[in-house]
Order: sequence, then structure tokens, then C-alpha cells
Amino acid sequence: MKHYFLVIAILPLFCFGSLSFADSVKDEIATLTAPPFVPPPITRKTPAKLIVNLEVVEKKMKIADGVDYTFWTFGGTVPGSFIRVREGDSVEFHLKNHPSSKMPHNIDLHAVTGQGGGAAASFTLPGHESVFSFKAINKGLYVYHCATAPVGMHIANGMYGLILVEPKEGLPKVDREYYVMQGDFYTKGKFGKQGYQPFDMEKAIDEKPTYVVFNGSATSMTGDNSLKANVGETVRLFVGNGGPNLVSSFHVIGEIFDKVYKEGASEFNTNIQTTLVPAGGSAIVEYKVDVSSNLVLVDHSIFRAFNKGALGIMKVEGAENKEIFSGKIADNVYLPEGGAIQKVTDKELVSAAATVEDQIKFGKNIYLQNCAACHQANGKGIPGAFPPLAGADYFNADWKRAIDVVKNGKTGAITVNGVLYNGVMPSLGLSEEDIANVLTYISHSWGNKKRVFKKSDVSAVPVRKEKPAEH
Ligand code: HEC
Ligand SMILES: [Cu+2]
Repeated sequence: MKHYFLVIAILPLFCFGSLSFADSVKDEIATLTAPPFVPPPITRKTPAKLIVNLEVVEKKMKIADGVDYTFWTFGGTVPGSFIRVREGDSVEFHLKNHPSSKMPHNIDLHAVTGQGGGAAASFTLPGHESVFSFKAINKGLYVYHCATAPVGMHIANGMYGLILVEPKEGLPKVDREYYVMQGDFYTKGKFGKQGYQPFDMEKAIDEKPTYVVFNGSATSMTGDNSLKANVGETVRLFVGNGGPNLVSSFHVIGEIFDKVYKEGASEFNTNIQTTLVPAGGSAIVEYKVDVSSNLVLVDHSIFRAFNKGALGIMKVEGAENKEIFSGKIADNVYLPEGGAIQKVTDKELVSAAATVEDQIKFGKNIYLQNCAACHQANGKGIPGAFPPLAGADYFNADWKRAIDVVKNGKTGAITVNGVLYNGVMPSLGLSEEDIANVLTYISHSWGNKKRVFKKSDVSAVPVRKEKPAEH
């Protein structure tokens, strides 16, 4: 009886209502995500009326370790929430401006065909909500941003994000998707200057950023916040650049992009090393991870990476693949005849240092050949780039940690004598004896706390597996 009833009930719909049935659009509320995460792929086979609820919040957050900044945000994060819609969707956009905001804001979505990308239609005072709608007719990955005057300042404060108009047929399946967006920031204080830092309009106009970062902070993707993947997986990065000023030479140290949808286009190119992401533009980048390593995401305008924060880590875990990458197989002595490097006698090369004086002497050579390029011959380092070893509280406080740094390298933010550093010190592959000698030399120089490092001290500090990536 039941079946019979259903057939009768549905039949007329198909006969008389087929047109409106096919055209009918369901209401759906868009799932938004904070970076580095991306909403799940859209599996719908038909267009929908999609409701997007996005709230503007002005809030203080960390831009680097020990440094706070007042960001203006779409959805409470920089970049703003990731929006994922399907090609052909009708989007009903609700822009709310939190009552605690000091400024009016709006949104210009590059995915919109229409006046100002929605800017005027979405102009919203604090404590108000604007609604407008648009049809997502062009597939692709688009930037959205605030376009309230002074536009540069709103963008410089973090008001941008990405909206993906997913093709009708969907994107090819991958194992992981991440959201990475670069931005340049302008603060009164220098890079790493501790405490609260206000916006500097002059630096912004001069296009001289203090910080260039991914996902709103120098530490957004380092340490525990590193992106993750397992060997054998395919990874898709939705990469954006909010600017306001710089273009990005997006690169992942230790990988080759199998596919790049340049500038968010519908077609892809293959086997790309570095892709340009314009201010107010995007790229979709895909690669398969084949070996375990720490991949380093950078802007290859490289001072930005090592001195302004544009650096993130993707930790790839799983088996090594010696065929694809062997790691260091040998470290042979290379002393060309008449070469410019310091002559070291055979005896010195092979014999262990007998006295502390020997250790200091050998250690000095090792220092000049391996460390001085960065930390400088006088141990004072370079402000903003390489921390000092001379009179360094960090070095003197913990000798086991000092061994660890030299043995395994060091990434992540550290504070030395009250100044923040967030660089990469490579693991140099020195022998345990060389490490003992160089540390003995450093600790007997420049007013440091004198300590004799023995080879056994160095052996006792374990080798860490995840070495910071080397270029
Ligand atoms: C390519 C540049 C570079 C080289 C070469 C280099 N370092 Fe470093 N080193 C750094 C950076 C950058 C940091 C800070 C790392 C961070 O921010 O996490 C650092 C940090 C340190 C620290 C801890 C911080 C401090 O100031 O006490 C020690 C100790 C250190 N290095 C010793 C050495 C020694 C010894 C050598 C040579 C064997 C060496 N480094 C070679 C760049 C370098
Ligand atoms: Cu704004």
C-alpha cells in the first residue's frame, strides 16, 4: 500500500513539476574554516543557494613571539575564514561588523561579477549586518579583501582571505588540503621588537614591511603549528597573497610542485619550482610527498623568509626513500693544493686535542670556517638575523642546549639578550670532537662563561631525527 502511495505522490511531480524541480535550489549554510584548514570538498551535484555568514572582528593577536598587533579580521583570523562555494551557486552574503569594532568595513570578493565585487553593497558600520547576493559564475580561487578607505590600511591590518569557486565537476581528489596566505605588515618597532606594536603608515606607503608572514604570524606554521603530511600522500595548497604591497615568490624547500594552477586558473602547469603569487592573487599548488622531511614554505625573496617571518614548516612523516634522497653519505676531507683555506697539519686533523689550549685553538679554526659567516668573527652576530654568541644569555644558560643547537641545528623563535630571532641555523654535520672544540672556543671567548666541552658531552646529547631543512 505504502509503495503504491509513494508512486502516486511522486509521479505528478515528475510530470508537471519537472522544470521547477530541476531548477529548484536548496538553501545551505556555508562551512567556513580558519587557516590553515579548508572546508571539505563540495559533493553536491546541483547548485544551491548558499548562505555565507562572515563577521568582522578587530582584535589583538600575536604577529611574532612576544609581539602583539591589532589585526582587523574577517572571522577572527588572518587571513580570514576560507569560503568554499560551487560553480553556479547563488551566494547570499551576510557581512556582520562586531559592535566592538572602531571602523566600518566592507568586502570586495574577486569571485564576484558586479559593482566593486560587493564593496559598496556590503559597507557595514560597527554593530550592523549587510546582506547582498551574487552568482558564482567563474570557477577558480579568488582573494577577498576589505575595500573601505583607507583601503591600504584595512588590508595591511589583515583584512583578506580566499574564496574557492569549486568547478562543477569538483577538483581531483587529494589526501590533504591546506590554506596558506601571505601578507606584509608595517609596525612602528623593528622586527622582533617585543611588546605591542602599532601600525606604521609611513612604512606602508614606502612599501618597507617590518614583517612578511604566512597566515598572520611568524609562528603560524612552525613548531607545534607545523602543517602535517605522511609519505605517499598528495597535498594541495590553496595559496593566496593579501599584500598589500609585495608579490610573493612562493616556494617549498625540498619539493617540486607537480601541478600549479597559476594565479588560480582553471588549467594547470606541471613541474614548477617557484610560483609567483601577485598581491590580490592566488595559486593552487599540488605535490606528492615522497620522502620524510621537513619541507620549508618560503617566499623565495629570501630575506623575507629568514629575516621577516615568511617561513612555515610542513612535517612529512614516514619511511625514508634512499633512492629518491640518500641523505649525507660521506664527509671526506677536501684540501685542494694551494687552496685558499687554512692549512691544517695532518697531525692536527687526526689527533684529539690533548689540552684545553689545543681545543680552543682547533675550535677557533672550526668557528672561523663554519660559524663566522653568520655569527661573525667577533661573535656579535647580525641584529635581526643571527643571534650573538658573545655574552649571549642563551648560550651561557644551558650547555646541553648549546650542544643540541650545534649538533642538530635550530629553527623556531628564540630570544637572545632580550631580542627575538626566528631564523634557521643549519645542522652543519660536524664531528663530535669538532663540536666539543668549537663550543670550548666560544665559551672561552668574548666574556662567556668558561666551560670545557668534552667529546663525551657531545655524544650524550641525542641526534634529533627532524633536522631543519637545508637549502
Ligand atoms: C647559516 C647561518 C648560521 C651558521 C653557519 C651558524 N649559525 Fe648558529 N644560529 C643561526 C641562527 C639563525 C640561529 C637562531 C636560530 C633560531 O632562531 O632558532 C642560531 C643560533 C645559534 C645558537 C643559539 C643562540 C645563541 O645565540 O646562543 C648557538 C649556540 C649557535 N647558533 C652556535 C653556532 C655555532 C657554534 C656555529 C658553527 C659551528 C653556528 N652556530 C653556525 C645561524 C647560523
Ligand atoms: Cu576594513
